[in-house]
This record gives sequence, C-alpha cells and structure tokens, in this order.
Amino acid sequence: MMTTGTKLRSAAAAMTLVLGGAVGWSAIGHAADAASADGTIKIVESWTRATPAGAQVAGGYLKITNSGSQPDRLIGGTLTIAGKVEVHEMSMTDGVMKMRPLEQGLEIKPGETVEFKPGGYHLMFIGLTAPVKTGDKPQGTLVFQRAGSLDVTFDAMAMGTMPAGHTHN
Ligand SMILES: [Cu+2]
Repeated sequence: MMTTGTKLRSAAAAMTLVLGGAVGWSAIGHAADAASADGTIKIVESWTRATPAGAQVAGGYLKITNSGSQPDRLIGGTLTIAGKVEVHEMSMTDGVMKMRPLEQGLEIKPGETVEFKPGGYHLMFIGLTAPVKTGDKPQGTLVFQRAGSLDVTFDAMAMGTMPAGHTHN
C-alpha cells in the first residue's frame, strides 16, 4: 500500500513539474457541500482518487466541521460503488505507516474541523464494484451519531492528487 502511495506521490511531483504549477484539489473544482438537517455538521471538499484497474479499495477525503454545542461522532457511511465504508486513520508504528479502522468511529468536538486527507484520517471504500475514473462523482452517505445521515458526493481526482497546500513542497 505505501509502496503504491510513494509511487503515486512521485508521479504527482513529476506532473507538477511538467505543468509548471501545483496540481491541487481546490484548483480543479469541487462537489456540493453537505450539511445536516440541524445545521450542526457540515462537510466540504469531499473527494476521492482514481484507482488502477482491479483495485479493491479507494480512499475518501473531506473536511468535517461541527458547529454545534455537543460532540458528534462519525460512525460510518455508504458508497454506491463500494461494499462498505470504514473510518480509518494512518499512524507511524515502528517507522512504518500503517492504517487501521477506527472501530468506534471518530469524534468531532464542538467547534472542531477535522480534515480527512492522504496520510491521515480517511474513509476507506472497500470492495469496489467498479474502478474509480477521474471525473467520476461517486455518491454515498456519512452517518453521524447525533446528526444522522448526510448525502455526500465525492469528486474523483486524478491518481496522485494531493489536497491543496500539500503540493508546494
Ligand atoms: Cu484505509
């Protein structure tokens, strides 16, 4: 997994050189934002990356803001083109980046914005029924303990795309 990730990052760096500029997510456009019925949970910049043929998994990235007065917890979700969706985190263990499912989901504190991005928290789309192609807009839901279910659309960016602000160094 990390070998592939490293190759993808190299490819992204090469592409940045070729185009003479940063290829960042926000430079390309984004799907509609989503908010819970009570307005406490807002999701912006939801995106995923194109997958190689035969890939079984893809990552989902976004920003979640809790503007309510109570903590909430992202506990799961769905995606039309995946068997299931898990909440994952990546962390360094003995010098190796590993990812693991957060069995209890992820708490979002009042006033907090959590960014899901490559190398950090991410959604794991497991059991893809079709490869993700650049420009696709796979749809799904994210389920919160308090705020309930939100419809989310993910913009499928090219392989190797990194979030804005991570392409300049
Ligand atoms: Cu994962």
